[in-house]
Amino acid sequence: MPSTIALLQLSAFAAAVLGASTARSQQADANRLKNPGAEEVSRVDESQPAAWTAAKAPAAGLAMRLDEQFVRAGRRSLFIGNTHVYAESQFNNWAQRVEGWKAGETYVFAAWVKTDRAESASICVQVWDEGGKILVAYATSESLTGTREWQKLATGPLTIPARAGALVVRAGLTGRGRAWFDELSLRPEDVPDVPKPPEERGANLVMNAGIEESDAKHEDEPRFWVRAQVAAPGLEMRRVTEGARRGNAALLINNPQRLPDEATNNWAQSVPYDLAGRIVRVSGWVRTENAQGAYICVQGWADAAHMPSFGSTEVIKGTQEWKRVQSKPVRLSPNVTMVTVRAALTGTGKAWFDDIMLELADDEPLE
Ligand SMILES: [Ca+2]
Ligand SMILES: [Ca+2]
Repeated sequence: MPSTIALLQLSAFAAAVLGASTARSQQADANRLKNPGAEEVSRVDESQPAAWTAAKAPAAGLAMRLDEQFVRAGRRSLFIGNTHVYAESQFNNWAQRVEGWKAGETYVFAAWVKTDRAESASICVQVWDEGGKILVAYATSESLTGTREWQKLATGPLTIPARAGALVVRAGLTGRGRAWFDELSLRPEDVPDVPKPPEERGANLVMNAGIEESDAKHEDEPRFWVRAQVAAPGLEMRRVTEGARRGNAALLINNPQRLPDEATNNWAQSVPYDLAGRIVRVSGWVRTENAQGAYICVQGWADAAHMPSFGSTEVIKGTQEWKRVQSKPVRLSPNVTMVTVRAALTGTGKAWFDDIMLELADDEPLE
């Protein structure tokens, strides 16, 4: 990829992030755990919590139950006490299999923990593959040792990989001692509240795809498209109302000036949907005059500096009447937070773009 793209994308990314941050997730308060405060009691055994499983190596000196003496909030907490010395290190823990997540989401698992002469108390979150055999992602907190008053432990953020089959959180004690856990939470971390894309086959995720809409005051300013350009004498980027492929208008990039560093000027649009982990395809119509190289591409950004996913149409060179170009299906990485479509001209020449499309291609084989 031309290195200039890296410079040119920053303004578009910043603009889109600013837009997204105002709509930051209200889900940030949505705890995905059941019985997070250990207040609900198992119907089978009232010494045990609902929704939590004791994952343990049974031993005479091991007790796992609800506790009502030491709580962080409410009336109960999860308790583990152990005096047994295991032959091998053993992490006895309260476990819960979490429902309602999807690949690409990022979570933090947190809990309030109190310890009494504990060898090691900690919490972790595990993601298993669909067969339940392979651990595909893992995040843990630091561990507490000795005797500590209530404090909050949290794992690092964990992004759920595409091949995830099960998500499990665990709060436990390794070795001997006593530990209490309360007010546990699994929450989305800093994920902008971006809507899901429409799932209908062939739905276009690009706004003003045919460039028919202009700014209310300036007919040569296309709505929803921004210029990513290296300013140079003679460079012309505007919405044109003559020579469109369809309808009344198209995008134009006209760069007559050869620069020492080859510039890739482009029209950019950040797509306002959550496309992490999805497969997409970009396409559109391109016309050129003496163009060095014109194409349409899609970029998946994890943040302003990292672009794990990229796909492009073929590059049109020279002079070419309106031609439809299309990329192969592109899998967007699960950590993609921002997807940008660009209609680009590398170097000199003239390029027109019309009917630009980004669509879901999940049901097509990747090439
Ligand atoms: Ca509680
Ligand atoms: Ca048009």
